[in-house]
Amino acid sequence: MRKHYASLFAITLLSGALSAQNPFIRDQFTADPTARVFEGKVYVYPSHDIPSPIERLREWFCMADYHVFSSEDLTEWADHGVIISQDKVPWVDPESYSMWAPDCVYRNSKYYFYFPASVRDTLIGRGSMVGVAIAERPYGPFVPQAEPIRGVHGIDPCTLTDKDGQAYIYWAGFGNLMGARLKENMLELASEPVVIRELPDKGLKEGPFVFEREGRYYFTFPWVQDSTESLVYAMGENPLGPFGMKGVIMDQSPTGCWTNHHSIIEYKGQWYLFYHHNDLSPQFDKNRSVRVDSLTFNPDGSIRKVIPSLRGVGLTNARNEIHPDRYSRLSDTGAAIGFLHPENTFAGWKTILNEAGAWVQYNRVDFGNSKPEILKALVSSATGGKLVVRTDGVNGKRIAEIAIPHSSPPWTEVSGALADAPAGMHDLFISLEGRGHIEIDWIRFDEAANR
Ligand code: FUB
Repeated sequence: MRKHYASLFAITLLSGALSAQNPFIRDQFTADPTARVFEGKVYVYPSHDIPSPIERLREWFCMADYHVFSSEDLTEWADHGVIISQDKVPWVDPESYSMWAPDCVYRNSKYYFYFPASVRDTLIGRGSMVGVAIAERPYGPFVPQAEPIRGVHGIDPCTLTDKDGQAYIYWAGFGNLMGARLKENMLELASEPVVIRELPDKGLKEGPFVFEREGRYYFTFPWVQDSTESLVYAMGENPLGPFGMKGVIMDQSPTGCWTNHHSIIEYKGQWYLFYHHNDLSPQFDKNRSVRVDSLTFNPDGSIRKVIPSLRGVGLTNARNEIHPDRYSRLSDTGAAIGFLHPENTFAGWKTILNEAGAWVQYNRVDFGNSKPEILKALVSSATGGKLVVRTDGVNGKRIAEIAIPHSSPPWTEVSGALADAPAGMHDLFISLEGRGHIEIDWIRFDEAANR
C-alpha cells in the first residue's frame, strides 16, 4: 500500500484494489456503501465494520467511525481516512459503536454528511437518531452539528434533491421506511415525517435509497422476504410517493450474508450498483465488504436484475497482476477459489485448478497498443502440470502454455514466451491441460526484456 499526502489530508492509495474487482476495499471491513459523484469523481461513504472490542457487540454490528474513499476510474481507490468518529460528536454515545449506514449530499457550496448513531442524552431522544456534519470538500474536514435532526428517529438516512431544488430525507424507523422534506439549511425537517406506504407489510425493510431518472422516482431498499435481504424497488411520480412495487434489483445472497445495503449512481454514462457482501469474513456476516457492479435499465425504465460478480467493473491492465480468483466464470468441476492465508483473509485469494480441463475465465483485460512477449505467473503445484492461456473463450486463440514445475509452497514465479499475444481488450481463458493440481495467485503479461 502506498501512502501519499495531499495538502492537510492523509490519503492512502489502495493498491490491493487496483483492478476494480470485488470487494474493492481490501484493507478493512466496509459496509452500506453510499456512492455519490462529487467534483468529477466517485466518492463512497460506507459504514466501517470492526471486530467488536466490547463483549456486548461481539456477535453484532460494531462501528466507531467513518472513512471516505474516492476514485476517478473505479479502479484505483484512495482512502481519505477517518472523517467522523463516535467520540467527536457531541450528541453521540461515545461507547455505542453504532455509526451505521450514512449518506452525503452537496448543497449551497457545502457537503452535508448524514449519519445515524445512538444518542447519549435522553433529553434529545432515545435510541438511534440522525445527525449532520458539514464540510467544504467531499472528504472533509467535517464538522458535526451539536444535536441530531429533530424528528428523525431511526437509521439509514438517504437524501434526494429534486429538480426544483427541494431536498428530501428518507430513513428506516420503527419498522417503516420514512420520508420528509428538508429545509433549505439541510439541517431541519420542513414537513412532518410520513410513512412510505404501498411497500410490503411483512419482512424487515431498511436502507432506503431514492433517485430520479427520466422523470421517474425510484424508491429502492433492502427487504427480508424470508431469511436474508434482497434489494428491491418501487417507482413513483413524486419523491414521497405514492410508489408501486416493481421488482428485484439483486437476489438474496447465496452464502447467507444477512444484510445487503446499496446505492445507485450514474457516472460517465454508465449506471452502477454499490452494495456489500461478507467476502473477507465468510464466518461472520457483520464484518462486510463493499462491492460494485454495473446496472442497466429496460426501455420502460424498469431495472434489470444485477447478478453479483467478483470481477466487478472496469478494465484490468494486462501488465498488472491479474488475479483470476476474481473470475468472470469458473468451470463446473475441478476449479475452486480459496484464501491464500485463511487466518488472514486480507491477504487475498488463489485459484485452484485440479482436474484436466478445469478453467477460469477473466474478462476485460487491456493489452494496450503493443503486444507483450512473455507471461509471468505466481503459482504453486504439488504435482506439476501445464497451464494454458487463451484469449476469448475455450476455442479462442492459444497465446501461452507454461510448464508448471512440481513445487510446494512458498510460491514460485514462472514465465513463458507468448505465441502472438494480442493488443487491445480481451477476455482471458486459463485452463489446466492434462492432469495435475495447480494453484494460481496471479498472472501478468510483460516484455521479454523484463523476464
Ligand atoms: O450496517 C448496519 C446496518 O446493517 C445498516 O444500517 C443496515 O442497512 C444493514 O446494512
